Amino acid sequence: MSDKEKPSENSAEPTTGEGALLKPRVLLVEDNPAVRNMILDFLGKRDYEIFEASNGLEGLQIATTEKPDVILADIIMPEMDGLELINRVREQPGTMLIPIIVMTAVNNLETKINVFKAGGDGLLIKPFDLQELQVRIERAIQVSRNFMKLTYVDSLTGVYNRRFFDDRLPTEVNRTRRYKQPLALVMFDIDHFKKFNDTYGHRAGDFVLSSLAQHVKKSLRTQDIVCRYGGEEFTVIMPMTRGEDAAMVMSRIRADLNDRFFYSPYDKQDFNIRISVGISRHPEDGMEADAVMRAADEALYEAKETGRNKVVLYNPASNIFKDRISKLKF
Ligand code: GH3
Ligand code: MG
Ligand code: MG
Ligand code: MG
Repeated sequence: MSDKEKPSENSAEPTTGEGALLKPRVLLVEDNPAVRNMILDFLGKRDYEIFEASNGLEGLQIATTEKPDVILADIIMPEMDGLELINRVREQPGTMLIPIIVMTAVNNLETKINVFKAGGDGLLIKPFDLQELQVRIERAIQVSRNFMKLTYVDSLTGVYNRRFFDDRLPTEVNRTRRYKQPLALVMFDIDHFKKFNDTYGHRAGDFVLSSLAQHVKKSLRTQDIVCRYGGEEFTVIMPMTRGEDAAMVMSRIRADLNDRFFYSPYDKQDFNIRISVGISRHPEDGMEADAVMRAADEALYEAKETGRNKVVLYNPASNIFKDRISKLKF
């Protein structure tokens, strides 16, 4: 990633590094090519990732798969008009909270009422000043990102939560597949953490969980997506990364943790923890998110079973789940 692509410190993104996705994502739905091109031309000079659609139906499809930060929609369009588009976007859980700014030449009370009743968040009457469009977009993006933070960030650790991970992994896998790029998925788990809690108490446990999450996040690149998968288990989605490179980075982090101490002001004490890490690769270990996840999980189990405090790259030949299932006795 070049410096130019790196998010600025005061970027609209309030959470953790989302890297390649940090650019605000704007979906423009407009059937008139002249209007579309004018807006595209204007937005193209700003730091947005732009998606375009020439009717509501196409717009709905893109909104569903890409989940943009904001939608700009015309009203009168073939296939599906702007009001119907708003209705449909508001119906789906995955898109229902995306701000929608409507642009129309129809300047009457009925239209205004219909737009806001359907769930539009703003209305611009054509012809409008592009500067006004710009501030509307910026405001909508702020709202959208604040909402993202509440929904998708784990309150204890400050990294992304499970909901975000479940939403984002398939998107990232599909995205890297489209670009024929590799993706690495990391899953790591604190070693003997129950014993840690039993020894030092849950408050100290919470402290190290949060310290570890922040430490790992800081040690990685901005495009790596760190998530708390649950309890003391974390995942990292590493787009455009080969498994071997992910293993190198995670090995460095793991080794460093062996002699790293997190000082807790509350406990007035230094704490040291170890992690086990499993890593899988797309496309080698799975074409779909589920398969990639299962492989990372399996690699993590192997790391645990073969001594902990280590990094294991998924090996399809190891069959560790099959072995475990055959050993299970009830
Ligand atoms: P292993 O090396 O096999 O992973 O052993 P472990 O003890 O870490 O694994 P186990 O699954 O037995 O225990 C996980 C522990 O993580 C149990 C639970 O108390 C602790 N834990 C999970 N979530 C939190 C949390 O939010 N705060 C604290 N303090 N502890 C947590
Ligand atoms: Mg139109
Ligand atoms: Mg553990
Ligand atoms: Mg665990």
